[in-house]
Amino acid sequence: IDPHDEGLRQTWYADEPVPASEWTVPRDYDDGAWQTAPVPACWNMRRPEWRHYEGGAWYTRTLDHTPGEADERTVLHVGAAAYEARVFLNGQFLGAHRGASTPFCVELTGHLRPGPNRLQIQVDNARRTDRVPMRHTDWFNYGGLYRSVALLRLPALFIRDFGVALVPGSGFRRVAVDVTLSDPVDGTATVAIDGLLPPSPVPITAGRGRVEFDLAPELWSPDSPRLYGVTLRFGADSVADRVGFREIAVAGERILLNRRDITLRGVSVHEDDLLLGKTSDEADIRRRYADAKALGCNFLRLAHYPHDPRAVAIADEVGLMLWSEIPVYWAIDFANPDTYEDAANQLAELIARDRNRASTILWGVGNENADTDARLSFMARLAALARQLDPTRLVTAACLIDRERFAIADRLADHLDVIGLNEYFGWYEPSFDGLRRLLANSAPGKPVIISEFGADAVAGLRGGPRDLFTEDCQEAVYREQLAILATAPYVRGMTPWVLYDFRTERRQTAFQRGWNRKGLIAEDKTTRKRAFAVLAAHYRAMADAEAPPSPHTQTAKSR
Ligand code: ADA
Repeated sequence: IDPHDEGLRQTWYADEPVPASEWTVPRDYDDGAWQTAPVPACWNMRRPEWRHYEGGAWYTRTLDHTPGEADERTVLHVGAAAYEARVFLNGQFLGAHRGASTPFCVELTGHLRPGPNRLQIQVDNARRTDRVPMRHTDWFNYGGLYRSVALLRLPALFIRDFGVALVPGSGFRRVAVDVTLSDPVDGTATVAIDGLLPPSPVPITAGRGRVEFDLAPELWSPDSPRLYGVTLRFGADSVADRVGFREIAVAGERILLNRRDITLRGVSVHEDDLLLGKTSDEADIRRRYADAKALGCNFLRLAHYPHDPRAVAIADEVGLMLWSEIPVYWAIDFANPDTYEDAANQLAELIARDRNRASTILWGVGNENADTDARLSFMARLAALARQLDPTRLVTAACLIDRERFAIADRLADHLDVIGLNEYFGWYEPSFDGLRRLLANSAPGKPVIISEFGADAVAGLRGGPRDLFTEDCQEAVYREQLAILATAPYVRGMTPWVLYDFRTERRQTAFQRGWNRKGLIAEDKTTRKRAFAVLAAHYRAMADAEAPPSPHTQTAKSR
């Protein structure tokens, strides 16, 4: 990090757009001035004076290259670089990427020299008005290479992408396997699915192939998160994954998983940690899910950007359904074609990354964006893109309520499969009357998820039910909300805001001190607030009411 270059600045209060940093070839920094920083990590967590740093930073390291097979290829895979990155090898620019939370690859083949090579990645997390998200967010603007960076050594021809999924409408029998190779060649790949399909050919023409198999796999569901090991081979390359098979659909105001009604008992969650910042490790992800399960959840909203891919893989394994989204958050520059490209690219990268994850059932294309013409066309295009890239999942967005009529009046609703609604009755809106009116006024004809509600509470702070920032007030808001929501049959799920308190510069009251305090659990991830037990009891009652009264279920429960 070069403080003379970008300045240790906090742009939150700046009205002018932050000037673009210099995207030049690496400068001749004095080698003695470099500091060792681990990757993955957020630079904000490294040194107190970097806490609020926004701007450019250079990462550099030497790669000792030993040439392997003559036709071997080397690809740099970056899990995430917040927000923008440029990659240089031996001073030569090789590639750039925008978007803080999706992965990208840069091919190094042909540029690597035998012996030492200097890899440099410039990362810049300055907030700008044309980005996705824009400058204003209610979460902390972490910077850096905060997810894994890997060097992949691949054969000349490799498997770039593959998908394994149930064919919708095939009665849960047919499984489609599609393969895309690195280059447009012809040949034959093989696919094997443990316990289901012995190694079988997938003919490839011009680098692509698709075959359907009649397999009738055991289905994936939160109660029975069955995964199958899948292996694909082509020539010298092979890839493996664990894949679940399930069908998600809507019918009128209902959501169907494997053709059965489901109610989504969820909670929203950010990636944030006292020690790790936005970096997640496996232990943190598993704790998140253990807490969600202790609440009785079968669903999470991964707010407000693509989370670590391991979070999605572990949800597959432990049986949690997910809403994954891109950070089209609040007001962004909806009229700007570059901004659309950025959003569309993040969506496409997220879908490509998680296409084989059974847990992901919903793509979220936006959050709380005011209903203007520019926003409508921007979001309608994104919704159409999500459907085109992935017909096996549903599209949603967290919409706002019409505050005059207290109705679902967002024009975007026509373009969604499931309507998400954020509302803070009992908190930003002191009374619950608006919520009652909203539920009485609306006949959306589609399923609705209450994608946010909640109230800030400082863990341990007690008072009366109307004393703001107390646990008692948060508890009262939850009790009232849950009682009212139970009266609306089209509310097919909820993801209250939020599982843990999270860092944000935005919240600077004496109670919040830089944290959004709407967590059901404090930022230590241990201290549960009173509302936790209220939601857990509600979800338990919902689950009991839904459970089919078969002897099998009873046995499973008593175990
Ligand atoms: C909005 C936003 C969330 C959250 C919430 C709050 O609804 O979607 O990101 O910050 O506000 O706590 O006020």
